[in-house]
Formats: sequence, C-alpha cells, structure tokens
Amino acid sequence: MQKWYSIKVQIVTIITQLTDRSKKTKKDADMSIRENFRYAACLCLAMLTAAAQAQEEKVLNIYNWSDYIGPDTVSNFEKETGIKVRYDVYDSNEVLNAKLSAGNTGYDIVVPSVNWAPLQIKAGLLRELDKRQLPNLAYVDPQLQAMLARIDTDNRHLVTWLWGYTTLGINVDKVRAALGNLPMPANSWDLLFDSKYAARLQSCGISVLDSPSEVLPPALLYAGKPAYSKAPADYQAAGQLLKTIRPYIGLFSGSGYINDLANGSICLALGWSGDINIARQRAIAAGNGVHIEALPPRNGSTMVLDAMAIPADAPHPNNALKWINYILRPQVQAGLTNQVYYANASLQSAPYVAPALAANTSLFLSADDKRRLIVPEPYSLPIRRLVSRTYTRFKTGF
Ligand code: N2P
Repeated sequence: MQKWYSIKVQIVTIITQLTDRSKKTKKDADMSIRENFRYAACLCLAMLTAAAQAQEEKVLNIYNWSDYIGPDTVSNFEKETGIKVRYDVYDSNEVLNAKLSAGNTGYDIVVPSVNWAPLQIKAGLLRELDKRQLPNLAYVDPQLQAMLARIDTDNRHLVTWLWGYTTLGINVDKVRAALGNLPMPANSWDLLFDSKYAARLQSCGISVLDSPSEVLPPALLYAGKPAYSKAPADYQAAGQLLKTIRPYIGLFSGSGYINDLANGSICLALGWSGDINIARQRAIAAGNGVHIEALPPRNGSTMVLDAMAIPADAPHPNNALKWINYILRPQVQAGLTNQVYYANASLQSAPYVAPALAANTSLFLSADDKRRLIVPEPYSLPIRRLVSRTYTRFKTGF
C-alpha cells in the first residue's frame, strides 16, 4: 500500500510539472514540440517502471549449486519479505551455462563460477545490478570485490556467493589400508594423478567431478602447466595424464560423491573443499566411524569462487536484488558458512561463525595455503571447447 502511495505521489508530481510547463508554454511560445514529447515520454517511462515494480509478483526463482545454502536461509527470507522462493539446483557450470545460453530460464538468481561469468556477461546474459538497492555491499571483503572486478568491470554484474577450492577428499583409514606398504605421498595430488597410487585406491573407490572445467585445471596443474592454460598443446599433455588414471576411476559425480564419501562407499574424491567437509560432518553425525578429510592445498590448487547474478531476462529482478542484499548480511553469510563449510564474502561475519569451524584449517586456510590457490581465469570459447573435448575423451576412455 505504502509503495502504491509513493508511486501515486511520483506520478502526480510529474503530471503537475507537465501542466505547469504547458502553462508556461502559453507565455513562452518558443517551447518546442520536441521538448514536450520528450517530457511525455519520461512520464510514460516513469509510470511503466513504477507499475512494473509494484506489479512484480512476490516470487523469486533461484538456481544455485546443490548443497550450497543454510538450513533456514530461504525460509527466513520468505518470512521477512513475503516473497515465495522456488529453488532449483545444478552441479556444474556447463549445465548452468547451457540453460542461460538457451534463454527464458525463468530464473531470477543464478550463481556461476567467476571464470564462466565473463562470457555470459559478454553475451548479454546477465543484468547490470542496481547498486542503490544493495547497501549491504558495504560488508563485502574489498579483496574479493577487487578479484571480481578483474573480470567484471566495476563489479557491475556479480556479487560473491562463497569461495573454497578444488581438492581431494579422503577416507583416511581406507586410503591407508589400500595403499598398504606405499606411504602417503608428499604431494597429495599423487593419490589421484599418479597411477601407482590410483591403481591401489581403485579397490576402495575413486570419484572425480563430473565437469570438464573442474577436472582439467587440477590435471594441468599436476602436469606442470598453467591451470587455465591458453595453449592447446597443454591440453594434450593433460589428456595424456588423465588417460593413465582412467581405468581406476569408478565414478563421475558433482554432488552424489558427498554421501558416497560419508557412508564409506568411496575412499577418494576429486571434489570441492566445502562439499568434502559436508561429507566429513555427515559421517560424524551418522556415527559410522568413517573419517573423512579435505586435503588442504599444500601443493597448489584452484580456487572456487562463485558469484550471484541476475539473468538479463529475469522475471523478478527487484526481488532478486532484495535477495542479494539479504544474503550480504553478516549473520546470513555466517549461516551459509556454518552449514556448507565454504568461506563467505563478509569479514564482519566472523563473530557469527560457529567456533568449532574456526579450527578447521581446510576451511579457514593459513596465509601460505591461501597463496597457493590459483584464481580461476576466464575461458575463451575455443579453449572451453578444448576443455570439453579433452574431458569427454577421458570420460569415455578414448
Ligand atoms: C556446492 C559446490 C559448489 C562449488 N556444493 C563449485 N562451484
């Protein structure tokens, strides 16, 4: 009601100004017709914008990664705003990108990784944010904002959701048992990428992420190449490496691996730091004696950095802005971290983070480990195709 009242006031003000102007026109006979037209157009636009805002139904359609939200994040927002949230999930940037590119997703909020977003921005798939509606941007860690600004000029389209890194999750006891007389390697990536280790771990189950753009960067890194290389020959080298371990991989998974780790049906997973910590927590909660660890990035790793964005054709962009602003509150940010074990964008959220998490060095990385993270770089279209082709050959075993 209040909103409608203020819209009415705005419209009446514009009409009054227009009438005043036409009165002056009598005095000032030189006011051009063109100027009057421009003014009338402004009036129409103001009315249309006001009406659109007022008419936006109380619905918000969110498309986010699975296992990436607090238990009451959505329900608290719904209670507070009266906006009904519909929440769908995906497991890879490839899936999200295909949907965004096809258009008409009906989604108001999506959460691409920052190396995928630049092509989406360039293609006009993401909407510019109206920052006047986002006062809580003041809470965002300036370092993260600066990192995002490197791929999104002036932070026009993206706001950090959460961050972590790609790593190996292990079932500590099963891995030790399967390795037998082989000691744990100094470089923990050997467990997956050195066939001497992978061949042994096959017996207790190996899973890798079901996404080309998540598997190639660590494989390149292990092969001594830049994780986001732009040189086609490097992808050949990574392909060769992946071929050597293909026989030992039993599962390709972007989310199911969490439960598989937690219940002991696999012992090694190439996954994301937070997800592996979720698996650890599920095993603890189940009391099944399974001990899962997310390996910190001692030998380098790729950073996972995901950001909220509003699709260009979002049906409820104003509700989307309300959501982004709500998510940026330090308490809400802590609620995400406490549930999914990824670091958030708000330095002020620290007092609300559960004390038990503060000791987890795979979540709150040491300064040295942080330095070992490689910030994802945007793919060009040809490289993205190469990433996808290399991965498909790996997965299908050709
Ligand atoms: C959520 C995993 C998201 C991290 N479970 C990869 N972007």
